[in-house]
Amino acid sequence: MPNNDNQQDQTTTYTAAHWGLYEISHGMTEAMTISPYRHDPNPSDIGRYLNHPHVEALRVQKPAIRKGWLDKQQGNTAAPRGGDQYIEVSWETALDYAAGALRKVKQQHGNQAIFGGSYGWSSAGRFHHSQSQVHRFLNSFGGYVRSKNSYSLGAAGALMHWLVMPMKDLMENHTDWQTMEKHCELFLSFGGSKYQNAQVSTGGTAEHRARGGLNAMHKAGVRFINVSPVSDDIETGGNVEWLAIKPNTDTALILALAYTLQKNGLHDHAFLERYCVGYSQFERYLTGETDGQPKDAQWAAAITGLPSQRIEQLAIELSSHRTMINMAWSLQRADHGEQPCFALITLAAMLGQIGLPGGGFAFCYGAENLLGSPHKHVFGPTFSQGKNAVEHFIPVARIADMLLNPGESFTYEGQTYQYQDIRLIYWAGGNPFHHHQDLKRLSEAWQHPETIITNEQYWTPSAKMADIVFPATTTLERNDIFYAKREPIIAAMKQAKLPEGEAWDDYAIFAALSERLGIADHFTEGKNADEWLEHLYTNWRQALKEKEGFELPDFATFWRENEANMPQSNEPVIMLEAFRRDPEANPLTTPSGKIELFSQSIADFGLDDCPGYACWIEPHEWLGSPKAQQFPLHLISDQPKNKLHSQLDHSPHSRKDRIHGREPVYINTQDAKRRGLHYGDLVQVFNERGRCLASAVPSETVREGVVRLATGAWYDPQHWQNDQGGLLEKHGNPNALTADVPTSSFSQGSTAQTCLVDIQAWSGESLAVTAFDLPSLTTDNHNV
Ligand SMILES: Nc1nc2c(c(=O)[nH]1)N[C@H]1C(S)=C(S)[C@@H](COP(=O)(O)OP(=O)(O)OC[C@H]3O[C@@H](n4cnc5c(=O)[nH]c(N)nc54)[C@H](O)[C@@H]3O)O[C@H]1N2
Ligand SMILES: Nc1nc2c(c(=O)[nH]1)N[C@H]1C(S)=C(S)[C@@H](COP(=O)(O)OP(=O)(O)OC[C@H]3O[C@@H](n4cnc5c(=O)[nH]c(N)nc54)[C@H](O)[C@@H]3O)O[C@H]1N2
Ligand SMILES: [Mo]
Repeated sequence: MPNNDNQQDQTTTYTAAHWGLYEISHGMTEAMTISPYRHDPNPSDIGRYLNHPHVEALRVQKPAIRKGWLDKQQGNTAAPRGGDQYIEVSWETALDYAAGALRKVKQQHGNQAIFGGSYGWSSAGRFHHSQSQVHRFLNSFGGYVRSKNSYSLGAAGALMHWLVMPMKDLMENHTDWQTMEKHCELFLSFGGSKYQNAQVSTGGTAEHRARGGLNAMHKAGVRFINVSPVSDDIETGGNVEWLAIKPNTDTALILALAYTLQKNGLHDHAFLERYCVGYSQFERYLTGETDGQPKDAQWAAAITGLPSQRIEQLAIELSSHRTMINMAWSLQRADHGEQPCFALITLAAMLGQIGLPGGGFAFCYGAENLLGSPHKHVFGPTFSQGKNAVEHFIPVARIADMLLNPGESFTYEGQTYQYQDIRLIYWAGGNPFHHHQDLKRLSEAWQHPETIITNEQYWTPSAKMADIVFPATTTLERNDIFYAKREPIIAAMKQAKLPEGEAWDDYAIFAALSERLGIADHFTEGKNADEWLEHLYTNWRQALKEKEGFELPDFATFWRENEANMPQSNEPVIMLEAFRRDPEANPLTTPSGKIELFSQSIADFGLDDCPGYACWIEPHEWLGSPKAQQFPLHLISDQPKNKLHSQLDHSPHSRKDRIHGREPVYINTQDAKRRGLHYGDLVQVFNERGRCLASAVPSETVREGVVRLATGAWYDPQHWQNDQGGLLEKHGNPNALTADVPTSSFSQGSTAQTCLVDIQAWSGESLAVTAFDLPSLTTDNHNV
């Protein structure tokens, strides 16, 4: 038990990052060492580099203002955003400018001209969470246009609550690994189950469980089948059968599995009757009664590239074992991303194992460490964001659409809304010039607002596209509280070093701006950051006692002892177990209270691109589309192994996997041969939207016709704007190539996974990677 452990020496404190809990041995002045939490069975090395000199070298040291923006303020002609110079100024000056810009936009256009969606992972810690901070600040100021949903789960986040339960509950209630080990016999996964992705959990983790979970299942004799365009996205320590599917065609395969079950009478009538609505409507589509096309194995074989015989056998295998069907989130980050989700739930319902230990569906073991945790779920401390007086929002991935098309309407979950005319953007804790699709289009959209303000720790591409950049502290430079869902402990995250340069906490930045805007009382409530920590903890402790009957130590004791245990449970976690036991007493939150295989509500929205049941709709870019004649390779841009998105891309841990400083692009050996490519060759990956340079890695781990280029390389365009010859990105950022088109008019999610490209050896001029260069900085402030 952590609290009784005496191995921890006196000077050790904690910090947390999304990829783990870490111990820090140090003094404020001596060198500091960062090592993983000693009880973590499979720690992540990513966090060891939080304080590396290469990381610190890119810190924003002082408040900085873009020269072109200042010139414009003074009525002069001005350089556009991107690649511009910055002038380092005092905090007073930068805060005055930022407060002035906020005041002006509010006066002239109202708060609905301010975009504060500020999407991004930022850092762990319950108080210094940039998104909560910026939202609370903008709410105190009268509100802002917000963003809904996530890049992670754009389609599923909008859909799942109509079919089964809100995505948040789904994530929190996955059957635990131990139960899987005991009861599961067959684990069928669409898109693997990557323990490298489960390095990450929102808010951090004291216990990385996914690798151990998969290994234990293998040892217990569970059979694994992986349907994926890549072979190595699941590692169990044993054999995994690989069904090398064409990207973005899984829905067709699942429909054929369902068809085979139906044809052979293997679907569970009793389960469908008691726990579901709408099977008969779906069945009419499945058999071809509604559209003349039975969704049989031959039909699916032509779409997916898998043999029809194997599809038919697989259906029989699923129904004759305790089967868990797992699906990676990537499948729904694609054109018509609702359909694989709909199909997953439908197939699992037909098999009738939902709510049984080791059976049913999962979404997704491996996507984050939370999924499969055996620990009790209790709520955490929260920092109130206040109330937003502006009602307008965008689905998060529609940012460029909003900036380019003010006044136009869009639909979301069946309702119609309008894009506002955005004059000011405030971003803290995210990197849109990493995370958004078609970055050339975003660069154009980014020129529209009058002012873009950001708080950043490093000179990221998004910082280089902002007008006012405030230097923010890192977790090592401030006190906070580590709490994450279903973790065994909480910990005091203690400040381990002095802030770099002139960095301030996000909280301090917003407090100072609030002061200037006359809203300080509202924003700070008269408390400093440490007072807030104690306040949040104490309120939480009280609520836990009242609602859960559990008593945490008081704040002083917790802070002194550095950690505290969370309540434990001896009950296994089995998703939807209570619903299965008694569906009347434990109805779902869907309109019918049951699993909806046909959603009347969604059907009533009348959307062509998202009907009321699972169906195959051809993606706009895939290996079967006419466009594949021109761009014959399907690009998978998956999550990077050695970092979280773009965070710490500049650390040696992330950069060690680069080849000649560029991100590797995996290409099937046959496809490489056809193009005369060898290991390490510098290539350009291209389509009609843009080009990026990368280093070729011929490999048998990707299916023919598929290439894999992970996300996260800091965006490094040869020219930031006015690219006459089209965009050329030098570092290997796949968002130079992805399409900025929504999943559907229902969910409007990101489709980062749907993208055709081609590859060829780079024969152009030699171009250095400049992603990790500082912008041109000057302290000459004669015109400030
Ligand atoms: N092609 C493609 N694109 C994708 C994806 C994909 O699969 N393919 N995945 C998408 C997904 S699922 C996601 S979630 C997004 C992720 O996109 P983001 O969440 O935007 O990515 P991060 O790199 O985590 O950006 C976090 C930023 O916050 C900064 N930061 C960290 N802590 C603090 C702090 O305390 N204060 C301040 N002010 N700043 C801080 C970091 O320096 C970093 O720049 O990317 C999406 N983009
Ligand atoms: N180390 C690390 N871990 C992370 C993150 C990170 O940046 N770094 N990001 C975190 C975030 S924000 C999120 S949202 C999750 C995302 O979690 P996911 O979306 O599940 O992760 P991905 O790595 O994008 O994709 C998983 C696998 O899906 C496969 N795949 C892609 N397209 C298809 C397809 O059409 N069909 C099938 N069957 N398979 C396909 C890919 O080969 C890939 O290996 O990961 C989280 N974990
Ligand atoms: Mo994500």
